[in-house]
This record gives sequence, C-alpha cells and structure tokens, in this order.
Amino acid sequence: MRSAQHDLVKVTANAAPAFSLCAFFPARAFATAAPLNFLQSSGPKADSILALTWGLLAISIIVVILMTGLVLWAVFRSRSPSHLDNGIQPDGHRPNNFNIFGWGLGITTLVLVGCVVWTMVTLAAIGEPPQKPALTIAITGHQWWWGIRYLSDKPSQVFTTANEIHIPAGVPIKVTLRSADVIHSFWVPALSGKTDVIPGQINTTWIEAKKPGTYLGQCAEYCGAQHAHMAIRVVAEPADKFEAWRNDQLKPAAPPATDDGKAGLVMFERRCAGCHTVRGTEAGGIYGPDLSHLMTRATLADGTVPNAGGYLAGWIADPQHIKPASRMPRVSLSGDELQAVTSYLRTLH
Ligand code: HEC
Ligand SMILES: [Cu+2]
Repeated sequence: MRSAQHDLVKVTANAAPAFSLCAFFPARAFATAAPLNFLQSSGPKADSILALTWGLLAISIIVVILMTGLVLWAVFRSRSPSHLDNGIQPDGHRPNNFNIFGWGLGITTLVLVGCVVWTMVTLAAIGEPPQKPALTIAITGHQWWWGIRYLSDKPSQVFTTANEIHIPAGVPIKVTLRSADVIHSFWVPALSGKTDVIPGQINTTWIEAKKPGTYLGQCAEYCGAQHAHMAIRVVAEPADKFEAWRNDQLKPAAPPATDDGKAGLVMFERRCAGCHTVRGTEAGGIYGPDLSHLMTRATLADGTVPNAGGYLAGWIADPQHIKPASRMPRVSLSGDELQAVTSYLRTLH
C-alpha cells in the first residue's frame, strides 16, 4: 500500500499532460489507481477513441500553425504601396485570386470530410463489443453516487452494490444506464467514452479492460453541488478473483458477533434503514447506497474520502461537513450510538 502523499505526487505528475485534469479532483489522491487521465487507454474501445483523439488533435495543431503562418505572411509580406488602396495591380489588372481560394477551400473540405469519416468509422467500430458481453451491469446515477446492480438470468445471481464496479478483465461488459434524478454522464476514460445518463431513458454502453487494474472515472455532466464527488471506480480483476468477489457480494451480511455490533445493528435498523439496505437485516431502504458489503469498498461517499481510519465515524456523525448538500442528512446520534453503529458497519465485509 503506497502512502497518500506518494500518490498525490504521482497523480499530479501523471495528470500534467492531461491538462492537469486531476488537479480538480484532489480527493482522488488517496486512491491507489491510475489517475483520471484521458490520454491513456486500457481496452479495445478506448484504444480506438484515443487514436482518434490524437489524430484530430494533431490535425488541429497543424491547421492552426499553417493558418497562423499564412496570416502572418499576408500581413508582413512586402508589397508596393499602390496595392493598399483598391487591390488593383499597378498594370491596371485585378489580381486573380481564384486559384488561392480554390486550393484553400479544396484542402479545407478534404481535411474536414476526412475528420468526419474517421469519426464515423470509429463510432461504428465501438458501437458494439467484439464479442458477446460476459455480464450486464445496470447502473443508476443519483445525486451524487452510483447504484450498481449485477444482472443475471438466474435470480440467485443478482445483487446490488454501489460506487465501485468490479468486472472480469479481458471481456466486454454491457452497461445499462438510467438516472434517478437529473442528467449525469458515465465516463471511465481509460475504458470508454462518455454516455449520458438521462432520466426516463435507458442508455446502453459497454466497457472492457485489457488487463486487471483500477480505472477511475467521473460523472461528466454537471449535476449539482457535489458533481465533482461523483466518482466511478472500476476494478478489473482476473476471472477467478472476480468470481470470488461476486460470490462474496451475493451473500447477505453476516450477523454481528460482538455486543457493540449487535447494539449497532439495532440502532442502524432504527435510524438508517429508511434509506439504506443491508441484506439479511430489516434494513431495506433504497434511497441511499446499498451497504451490505460496505467495507469491501475503497472509498466513502463515492470517492469523497477513503474508507479507512476515522472517516467512517466522521461521515456518519456529519455527512454534510464532508460532502455539503449530500442527500444524506445529519442523523443525530449520541457518542455511544455513533460508536455502536460504526462498529456494526465495520463488520460488513
Ligand atoms: C435520508 C436518507 C438517509 C439516511 C436516513 C441515512 N443515509 Fe446514509 N446515505 C444516504 C445517501 C443519499 C448517501 C449517498 C451520499 C453521497 O455519496 O452523496 C448515503 C451514504 C452513506 C454511506 C456511504 C456509502 C458509500 O458507499 O460510500 C454510509 C456509510 C452511510 N450512508 C451510513 C449511514 C448510516 C450509518 C445512517 C444512520 C445513522 C445513514 N446512513 C442514514 C442517505 C441516507
Ligand atoms: Cu452526476
């Protein structure tokens, strides 16, 4: 495990070429994952998007340099003063500029049409995954977190989690997107381009990670006060590790063993169950994230703080301090109650 300090340096350094996008997301510094860098791809879909990105960028740069050069040349070239008043040549003829206009228009049209064709070809190529998706994940955008449901033909294989998406590496995964409130956008740059998440509509996309690793994403459509704290964390794992994770997630939460934990569960069912589900308990609320296996997630409140140390108790004690305007209200708890609820949540592996 690397230190947060180390990662902060790494994140900032790696983000520099990507116009320091990461500097806007300092909360991600604690994450032991590749920074949110849209100039790195790690899957077949993102590979072709990245080639297009570089290609269009290069063409744009060449055009800007060329046009700047031509403008400067036109401004500073030496010419006879008689040129200046009416564009009529000293010998009385109007200059024939058609050739220049013709060439300029022709080349511009070719370049633009080329860009459009390349873009269309890329869009067509990434529209469908190369093989049948191994898995379908139904994702719901909420202000400001993601609900994640793993679908299956077998009802016993269906489960819900939040914010952290695990996938097997090396196979395409189908993702369906819906919104619980406003327009969001699902974006994991290393794996795929953006797909809008629109209320009243189901959009579909797919992702594939070439190799195991953690890939960060971000809601890419401004969606309110905590839009910047609406992170996406995709953990791609080898097939066997993914299976183990899935089997663990499928299980209901184990009953707490300690007295503190038992008291915490009672308190949780009383104070938190209206919004949160912990499978295997009375708590079945769906307004907030599913907490059945909370402690397997790396962050709290969707990338806002690490799920470590005192952050859990801090979050429960005052979510509005950590994530102002968050849809989780401050629930007033005595010191003992907070302690009990926290130690109960810590058992949710
Ligand atoms: C009114 C509904 C509501 C109540 C009551 C509520 N929560 Fe939440 N909770 C939420 C919402 C919404 C979020 C997501 C906040 C975000 O990330 O923006 C959340 C997030 C969380 C998270 C972070 C989950 C994650 O995956 O990052 C924890 C832990 C949590 N709540 C615990 C509790 C506990 C413990 C209680 C009871 C003391 C409680 N909540 C009461 C709505 C609620
Ligand atoms: Cu959003």
